[in-house]
Amino acid sequence: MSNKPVFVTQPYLPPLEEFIPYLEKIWDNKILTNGGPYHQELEKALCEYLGVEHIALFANGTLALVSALQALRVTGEVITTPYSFVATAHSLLWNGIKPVFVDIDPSTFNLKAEKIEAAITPQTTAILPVHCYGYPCDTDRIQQIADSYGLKVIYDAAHAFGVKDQGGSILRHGDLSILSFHATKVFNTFEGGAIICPDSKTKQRIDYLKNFGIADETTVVAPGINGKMSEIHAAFGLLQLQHIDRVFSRRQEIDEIYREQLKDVKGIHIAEKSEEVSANYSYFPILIEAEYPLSRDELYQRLKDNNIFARRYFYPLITEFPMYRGLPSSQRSGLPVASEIAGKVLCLPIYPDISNNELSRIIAALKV
Ligand code: T4K
Repeated sequence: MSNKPVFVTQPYLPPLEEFIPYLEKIWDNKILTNGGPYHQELEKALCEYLGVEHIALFANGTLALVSALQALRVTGEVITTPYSFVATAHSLLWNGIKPVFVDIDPSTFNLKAEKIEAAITPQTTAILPVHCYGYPCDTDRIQQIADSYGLKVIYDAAHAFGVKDQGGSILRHGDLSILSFHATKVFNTFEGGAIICPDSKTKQRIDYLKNFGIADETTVVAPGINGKMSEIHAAFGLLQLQHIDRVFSRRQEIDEIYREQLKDVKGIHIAEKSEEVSANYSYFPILIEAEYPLSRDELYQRLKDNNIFARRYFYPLITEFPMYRGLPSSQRSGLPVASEIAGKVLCLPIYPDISNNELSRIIAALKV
């Protein structure tokens, strides 16, 4: 069996020749950026595909997050999760906002709604939950709390492209949701991101913000940033959308293979699938419990020795990094669940081009 390296993910790339006609069109019309034809076409296509009303494309998910907070004029303190990629909390610091970290629910890896209220202070203006691994947050309960206290809700839905709950797209919840189209995501435009917004007025404000705050040739309405997606990225997104169903169905197949093959392995815990959710299979997290013969880090190393590069998303917790660890809400005593899970988690490789032989190699290495 081949011992080729297997990474936690690998971007899906359509056949190169299918991309050439898009490039030819860009070379012909010479529109490279600033809301050109492919940019407009991708916004429309994504609204249709995702079942949302308005979307504003960005150069990446982090700029989308930073701009979403600006768009809603969020200030003061924001309640968020320690169990995410650092960009979630960094977007707050970039806006001069103080993050307040709240523990997570062990079954969803997401903010535990019941713990949010106790963290609210007079300075709290918003909640920034993450649909971690594409698993939906407790959106009903979060909205109830936000309504009671007059807070905004911005979902970091970087992992949640295409996820649906019983009412439709998961992206319809809250005031805004942000997506990432980074190379490591289920739908990628090399780099890219977006904000999903509920109305055209908010979209217009966001469109100004991502273009330096420019409203027209002589009017600047806000200290905006350059967050625009280029034509080449947008064109690639249009091509990717044509392949997305195949991407999802292969991801689902891999998820099923792992679940079947690992269900009887003692000490490996797999999060349960919810019948109410149409998933995107973006990650395959497992928890390494005490009954497993190796510690999580020993297993991580064993896989590495076999050229299998699983990742410990999200270890360390955001609250462990120097710019956050001094905050009162960063103390481990207040985050027992997140701390425990960060010590047990391992995300296994999952991506459309992984072969069944590679999956067998991973499964064999997990069966110690
Ligand atoms: N919010 C959340 C919850 C997020 O997870 C993220 C990003 C964001 C916000 C911010 O969105 P962006 O601004 O990124 O759009 C990766 C990604 O860089 C990051 O986008 C992602 N989350 C995070 C969870 O994972 P690393 O440091 O693990 O990436 P890296 O380079 O180690 O890549 C992982 C593996 O993927 C590599 O071992 C090989 C493979 N890979 C990666 C790249 C970049 C490829 O095969 N090709 C590639 O081009 O952070």
